[in-house]
Order: sequence, then structure tokens, then C-alpha cells
Amino acid sequence: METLMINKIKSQQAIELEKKYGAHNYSPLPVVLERGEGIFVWDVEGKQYFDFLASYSAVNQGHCHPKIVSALVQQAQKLTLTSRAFYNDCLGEYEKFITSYFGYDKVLPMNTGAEAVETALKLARKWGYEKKGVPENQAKIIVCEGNFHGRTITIVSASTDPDAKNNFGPYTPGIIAIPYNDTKALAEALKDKTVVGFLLEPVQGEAGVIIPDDGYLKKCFDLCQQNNVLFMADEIQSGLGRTGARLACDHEKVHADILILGKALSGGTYPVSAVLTNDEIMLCVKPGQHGSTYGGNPIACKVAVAGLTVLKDEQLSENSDRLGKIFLRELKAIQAQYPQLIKAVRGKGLFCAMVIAGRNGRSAWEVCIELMKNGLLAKPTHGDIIRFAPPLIITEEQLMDCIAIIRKVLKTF
Ligand code: IF1
Repeated sequence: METLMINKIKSQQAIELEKKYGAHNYSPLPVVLERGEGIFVWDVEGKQYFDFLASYSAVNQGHCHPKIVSALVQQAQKLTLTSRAFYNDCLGEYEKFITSYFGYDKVLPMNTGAEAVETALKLARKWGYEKKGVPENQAKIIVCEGNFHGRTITIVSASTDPDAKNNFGPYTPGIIAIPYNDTKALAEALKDKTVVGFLLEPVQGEAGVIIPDDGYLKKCFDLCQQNNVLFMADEIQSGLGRTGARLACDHEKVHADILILGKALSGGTYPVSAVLTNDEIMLCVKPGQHGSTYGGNPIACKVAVAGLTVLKDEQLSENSDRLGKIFLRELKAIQAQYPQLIKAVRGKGLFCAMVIAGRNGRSAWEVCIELMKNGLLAKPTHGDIIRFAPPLIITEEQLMDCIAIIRKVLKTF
């Protein structure tokens, strides 16, 4: 009992420390994690959980994947950062590896997802002025309602979510928001010849795993091609096996003009993001026109190669596809049992969501608290939607155990 008491205080103490000394920009579930391995995490009291958020799809390969951690540790003991003032022996090899992995001429390495999205926006504008011939300072970017692309001022200028956007103005001009999953709206917006790029998530994550109609991505891509506009896929959350394919765009054989990656690129071990495109676009940016202190650092290069290698060697996209079909089938069966409580379920690969019939949104939170007590961690988004996105290494047996937990908890509601 004594040990448990000390740990209990440790847990409350950790929460109180964050409350007292940290910004209040999150409202986490009341669990204090201490260790992660594979699909499991443990709190300071030693309780084990299935991690069904996977750090918002940054841990597709599982927590602390040994091959990725070893790549990080080995490089960290050799050379961690050179800046881009000098060359190093990791960046070129990584650039060759990732550009051939995804089929592009070049990559611009960055760190966070938001930085990669900002980089893509700058590339599109630069290309628009210098190649498409758009008059100076008139370039426009089309985005979709319900988007989430990060938290910088330009990116929230594109947001339609008041929480993400309010009181961060004045906003960056030149951004047009159209309804998601609406090709007519895109065709209409593309009549404006100053448009240089269309930025979208192939599956909208934060909005609650919004999956567009079959053919939407291909139709949008074709419309962009016809109008000499860059199709820019933000695959930071939907990519790297999450939807049951290497990229969500692969389901429709769409090869984005600009591909934006982050999160699971490093398997959750290190901030690594990347923007991939071809020479005509990438070479518009000349030396001294863009960059970042840590962009393309040796550790990032090594963990990204390891992260992508694990994805392929362990066939995580295939596993996500196969188990995602089982997961969605089981979620639909649960929905059929509790139609009053569950408004909808949806998913593509192991990227799933359940819409709880909210009593002012509290009930999704209450469901997540009960799931937590039963050893499964998930978090609501937008009040009434619970996202279920486990690491892609999960086995069918483990998935069935988690479905049993979800079923057991929902039964009590
Ligand atoms: C938070 C959300 C998810 C992303 C897509 C770019 C970024 C993200 C499609 C920016 C980041 C994270 C950010 C984190 C929580 C999480 C999130 F709830 F915010 F929206 F996943 F849905 N494009 N998403 O999902 O990447 O700069 O964070 O590396 O800010 O609360 P980042």
C-alpha cells in the first residue's frame, strides 16, 4: 500500500506541477505516463494501457521501436547537429532514400508538421510567381473547411475552427476555404487564375476522421492539373500506413504535386517532417530563401530512414488495412447494439472514429475516462467524437481484446 501511496502522490504531483508551471493549452486525460513499449504505455502507478491514440499517429511503429531508438542513440553519440552551414554524412543518403521511397525529385527537410506545411505554402507561392506568372502578392491558396494543418498564424488563418483561430489575428491574406469533399466547390474556386495551390488532408483527422467519397482525391487532382494549380497533400496524420496504404493518396493512385509528411516519419522518437516535390517547384527556392536550424539534422535523417524502413519491413500498411476492416466491422456491430449512444462510426485502415450522441459533449469525455479505467487510452475531438488510432503493429488478438474493452465500457452507458 505504501508504494502505491507514494506513486499516487507522484501522479497527482505531476499533474499539479504542470498546472502550476505549464501553459494551460491542453486538457489532458488524468493519466500520468512513464513508459511506452509497442502498443502499450504504463502510468506512474504501473498500470498498463492500450494506447489507442498513438500520439495522434506519430507512433505508428509502436512506442520506442528498438530499431528506431537504436538509430537515434547511435547517431546521438556521434554527431547530433551540424546546421546546414556545412554538409554532413547523413543528409544526402536520407534525401536519396526518402525521395525514391515516395517517387519525387527532391525533399526539403524540416522538423514539425506545421513547419512543413508552412514550407509547402511558401513553395507554392514562390512557384506561382516565378513559374505560373501570378502577379506579385496576389497568390491564393485553397483550403478545406474543417482542416487542421498546425498552429502557426498563417495556418490558423486557414482554419475554420474558432478555438484554433479566434483572437490570433490579423490573419494572413490569400487563403480561400471551400467545403471538404466537394469537387464542384473546388472547380468554382479554381476559376480564379491567381490560385497557386490546393492544400488538403486526404482524410481529415482533427475534424474527426472525415473520409471523402471514393474518387474525390483523383477528381481534385485532375481539376488542379487542368488549372495549373499544385495539389498539396498534408499526409502528416493520414500518411505512413495509417489508412491502410503507404499514403492515403495511394488508395486513388494520386501522386500529389507537393507531399507533406511528419509525425510517424520518426516513429515518435524525434521531431522530423519533410516536404517532397519535383525540381520545377523545389528549385524555385534558392540558397538563403528558406531553412531551419535543425532541419535535416543527422539524428533526424537516421531516425526517418529507420522509421520508413520499419513501415515497409513490418508491412504496417497491410496490417493497418487488414485489421482496420475488422475494427470497423466490430465498431459497426457495437453501434447497432447501442444506436441511442453511438451516432456514427467510420474508419479507413486503423484510422477510426466513433461519434457519441453527446449531452453537450461531456459523454465522449466520460466514455474516454471509463475506457482509461479499463486500460485503453483514447481522446475525444470536437466534443463528441472519439478517435481510435492504435499503433499499426497491433495484432488481431490485441485488437479483439480492445474491442471487448470498448464494448464493455459502452454497455455501462
Ligand atoms: C495539437 C490536432 C491531430 C496534423 C496535420 C499538420 C499538423 C498536424 C494533419 C501539425 C498535427 C497534432 C497537433 C496537436 C494534436 C494533433 C492533432 F488535434 F491538433 F489536430 F492530430 F489531429 N497536419 N496534429 O494532424 O503538425 O506541428 O503538430 O507537428 O496541436 O494539439 P505539428
